[in-house]
Amino acid sequence: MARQHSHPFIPYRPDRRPGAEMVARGREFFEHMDRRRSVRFFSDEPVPRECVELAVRTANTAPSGAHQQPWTFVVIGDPQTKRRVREAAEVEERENYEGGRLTPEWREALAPLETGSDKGYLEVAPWLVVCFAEKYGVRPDGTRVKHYYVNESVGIACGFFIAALHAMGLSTLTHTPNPMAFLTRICGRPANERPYILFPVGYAALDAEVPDLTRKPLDRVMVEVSGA
Ligand code: IYR
Repeated sequence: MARQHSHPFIPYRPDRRPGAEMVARGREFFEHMDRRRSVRFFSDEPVPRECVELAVRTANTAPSGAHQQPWTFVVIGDPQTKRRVREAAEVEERENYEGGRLTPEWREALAPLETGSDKGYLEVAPWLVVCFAEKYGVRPDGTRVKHYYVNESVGIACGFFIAALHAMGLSTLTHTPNPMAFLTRICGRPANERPYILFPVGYAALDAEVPDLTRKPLDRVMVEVSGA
């Protein structure tokens, strides 16, 4: 007997594949994602706007609390605005790195990445994409709509965004030049949104280098609990 719904429902029949094909596809996807690295050295070669649009469309397919999709991706391609973002980010980062705002423990954790307050990539990369999280919604009459699981939802959407860029052969960095209030100002976003992650987007520079990091092995990130 068909269930009675208070809202429209439609059938959903995701593809089923033979076991060996499932594993082969899973392995291929894992190996593809395992080749992704965060990049701090970009080429200034132009990237079609459509690629950025497709990555945002992909991010927008993410699951979200109560399907509220509490995100906005602000896209910046013009050199003047990129320069304003770089200059404002570097003001904050100089305070972090040279002004002592990063704790000694934090500096120590960052040392292997050799990061510093120079954020030249914010001008070199052809696109900057700033993801904003909607802390709450606003109805047309100005009253607030409570949003649920905002951090989880926006984090997942940003993960999809990163994966989509990687699938297109593009690189990015999850940059958080804290505090990020300057992005609200420069991007002209309303008070219910807070800057979440700033992504430079482009091709990796031909001579780009990344730290020689390893990833935790499976047995350190997956445990099975059984009641048997
Ligand atoms: N926002 C600074 C510091 C920084 C913090 C973390 I945690 C990193 O993984 C990397 C950098 C910066 O971008 O340099």
